[in-house]
Amino acid sequence: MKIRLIVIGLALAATVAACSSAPAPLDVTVTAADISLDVPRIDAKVGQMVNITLINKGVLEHNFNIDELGVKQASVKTGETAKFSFSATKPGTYNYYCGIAGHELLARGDLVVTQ
Ligand SMILES: [Cu+2]
Repeated sequence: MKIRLIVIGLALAATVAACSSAPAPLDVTVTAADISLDVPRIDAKVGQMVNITLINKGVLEHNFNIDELGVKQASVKTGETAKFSFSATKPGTYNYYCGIAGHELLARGDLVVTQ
């Protein structure tokens, strides 16, 4: 009985350790308009899953791209929402932007990833 409790205790400790090493997912809602993204900066940790909800409140189509991470979310039409996720394996500042012609300069932001 005592040994069984010790085994359970070790299993729980291992589970807690595994959880604390992987940061909890980060949920971010980004609203696109004509022509902007309302979140200028997203702070995340290395390995942290970033779950984006992209809402298009504009009239034009908008999308979301991070070239360095291979994120290329298809365009969202007016009134529609897209959900997608990504994570970064290295620290750094990653530019995200709407790739529709002429939108990138205004509809953009930075994903800042730290250890
Ligand atoms: Cu756009």
